[in-house]
Amino acid sequence: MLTQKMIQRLNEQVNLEMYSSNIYLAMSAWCANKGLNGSAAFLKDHSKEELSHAYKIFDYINETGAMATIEQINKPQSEFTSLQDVFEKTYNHELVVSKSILELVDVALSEKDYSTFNFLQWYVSEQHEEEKLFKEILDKFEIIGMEGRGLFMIDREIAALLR
Ligand code: OFO
Repeated sequence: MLTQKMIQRLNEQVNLEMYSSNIYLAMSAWCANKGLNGSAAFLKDHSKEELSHAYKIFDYINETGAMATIEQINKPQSEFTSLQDVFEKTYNHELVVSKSILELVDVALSEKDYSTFNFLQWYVSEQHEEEKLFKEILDKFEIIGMEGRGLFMIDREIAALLR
């Protein structure tokens, strides 16, 4: 059985994952509008992945006999200065999510909730993967550069990362 504090923090994480989904969907729209179709497809796919992260916690809360609550989701940013700006923001956002997951782990430990602690391990590994993925994309901007056909090549490389 989950404590009230644990339920509240898990619900906040559901909201954050849904917000992440909307952030990436808004970025996908911006990319599609600029003809960056590889990045648009990648970000739309990632938006779906974030929703699956939200649903996983939603199901976990409900399975324990508690009730997930859906709150208002903040409006995501929809204008960006460049594709590099988009991916710098994805990386920074993932750092925020990682911090939130680690805080959740701390709460689980302090509440002696070992079941939730165990459940959260999947998110700890997933955040490692997400940070790695977005860092890898940022590195492409450094390696390829955006001069000439650079932007086209980066967009193609990002499309190839679709999981
Ligand atoms: Fe849910 O992993 Fe990204 O944010």
